Amino acid sequence: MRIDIISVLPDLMRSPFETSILKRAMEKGLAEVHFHNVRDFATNKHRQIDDAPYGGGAGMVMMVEPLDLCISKLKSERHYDEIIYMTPDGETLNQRIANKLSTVENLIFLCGHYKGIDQRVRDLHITKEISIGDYVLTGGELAACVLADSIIRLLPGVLNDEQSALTDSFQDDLLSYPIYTRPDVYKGLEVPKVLLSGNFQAIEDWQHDEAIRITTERRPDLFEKK
Ligand code: 6GU
Repeated sequence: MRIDIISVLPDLMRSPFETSILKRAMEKGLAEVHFHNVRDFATNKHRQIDDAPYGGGAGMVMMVEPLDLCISKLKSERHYDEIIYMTPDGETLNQRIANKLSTVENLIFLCGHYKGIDQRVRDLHITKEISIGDYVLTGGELAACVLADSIIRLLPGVLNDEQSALTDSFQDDLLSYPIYTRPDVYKGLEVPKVLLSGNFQAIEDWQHDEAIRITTERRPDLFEKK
């Protein structure tokens, strides 16, 4: 998979891809992430990329031409499955969206900044708009990193134990059951006996019951979705 990320602040996003699991995914050639600085596509002598909104109002708007030039150049080089604008106005990211996007070849993420982008960029190029939740960030960059992480970890070979993505919280719309490792008693707190029993069926039943109990307590809305 290849992800091209367009932003005014690409440096803000480098370290997540240079660390730990995502770094390994890059090194193994399972994913490539390329950053593009909108400023490199500015056309006027001031290298301007934002301007005041028509109709007035506070804040600046990312200009259509630099973004169009950047996206058009990328599109001339390969086919993109989705061109995603990161914005609080978008569809809220969830596991279903991450799963779907993890099956495609090429993605563009456009990070919004200032008040947002000229509507004509959306009209010309954007195929999907994604938000990472109902709160506002200073820009789309951190959201783009969240989206990329949620996708790349699902690519075959990225996680050591391929099963581990399948048993995630949310993969079956249930939260995780409690997990333990040694020692079996710590400050008087005991690991549930069933986990030490060696009875695989009993363990699986307990884990499922606990997942249901915790989801019922914390996120009853996950059942209503079904
Ligand atoms: Cl994608 N961008 C911004 N600026 N804020 C957000 C967001 C995105 N998702 C949630 N909040």
